[in-house]
Amino acid sequence: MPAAIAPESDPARAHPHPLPRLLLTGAGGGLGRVLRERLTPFARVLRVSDVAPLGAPRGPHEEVVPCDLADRRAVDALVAGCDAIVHLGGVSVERPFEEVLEANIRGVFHVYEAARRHGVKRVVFASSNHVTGFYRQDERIDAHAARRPDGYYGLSKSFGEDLAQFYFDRYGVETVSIRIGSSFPEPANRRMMSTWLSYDDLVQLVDKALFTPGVGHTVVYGMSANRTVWWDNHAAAHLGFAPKDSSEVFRAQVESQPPVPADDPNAIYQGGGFTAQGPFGD
Ligand code: NAI
Ligand code: 15L
Repeated sequence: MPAAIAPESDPARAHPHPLPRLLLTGAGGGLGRVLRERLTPFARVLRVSDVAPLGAPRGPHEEVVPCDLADRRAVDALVAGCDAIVHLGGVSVERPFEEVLEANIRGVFHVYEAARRHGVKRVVFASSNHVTGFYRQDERIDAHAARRPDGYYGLSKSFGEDLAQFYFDRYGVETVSIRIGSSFPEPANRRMMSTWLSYDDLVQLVDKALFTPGVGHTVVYGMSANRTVWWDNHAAAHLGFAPKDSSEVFRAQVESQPPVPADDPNAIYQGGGFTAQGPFGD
């Protein structure tokens, strides 16, 4: 008999425990487009949402619901009837505070309020390494290290993690906050040799985050099995996340780029260039 294939390694195979209805926010973004495909086996119905156009549903397994996360009523209707949420939607880079406020602070509050009102049991929150971006690259930290956000964006993700903890403590809504490193097809620079998270490893981590029982509020760093890493995931060992990819296969390609000066934030801080963006509007 052939060996069983783990669901995370074969997206075409139905998940052994499909959810009745899973909501994916930010479905039009870089990671959203990946997960729109790869989460299909995780649920009987995948409800995809974004403020950007998403096109028509891709089959009877999909519902497309446009929504601005800053609109509380719209988010409430978006979440109604869903069993779990993978929350990717929002501003994903450093921006002026007002933009971050609407999409990421009001927006994440609206998602949790709707989750509470509609009895959603599990949220996977796309947090970011920029919650701890002001640690230096020669430091190794874990999920218990004090947060050191590197901008308004990192602060908004830090707020999202606090909200997740509060909604678990007060209402029992469970969350895995994934502090994603750099999830792209390939590491684009030297810093990403440490922070890179392959799409396959991202899918595995979302699988663990959705289906591992009793996570409470767990914080996990999202990185592949890279040779040099800055983050220790022992506090999230119960998820059983075992990344299979490594940035190492891209080393020669990345190291053919011009060297980064030693005083460049990209060579100093875990958050790289995010630590030096802004102020805005002076
Ligand atoms: P992205 O910027 O490509 O996608 C974000 C999506 O959110 C976009 O489609 C955008 O239209 C949508 N969005 C923005 N404001 C919205 C609003 N007010 N209402 C509804 N939708 C709104 O970002 P990406 O790379 O796909 O990241 C997805 C999530 O993962 C983001 O939350 C990001 O902060 C987080 N993340 C991603 C990392 C990466 O390496 N790709 C690293 C760390 C965190
Ligand atoms: C993030 O949080 C961003 O969403 C993504 O675009 C990358 O910049 C990533 O961090 C990173 O740190 O490389």
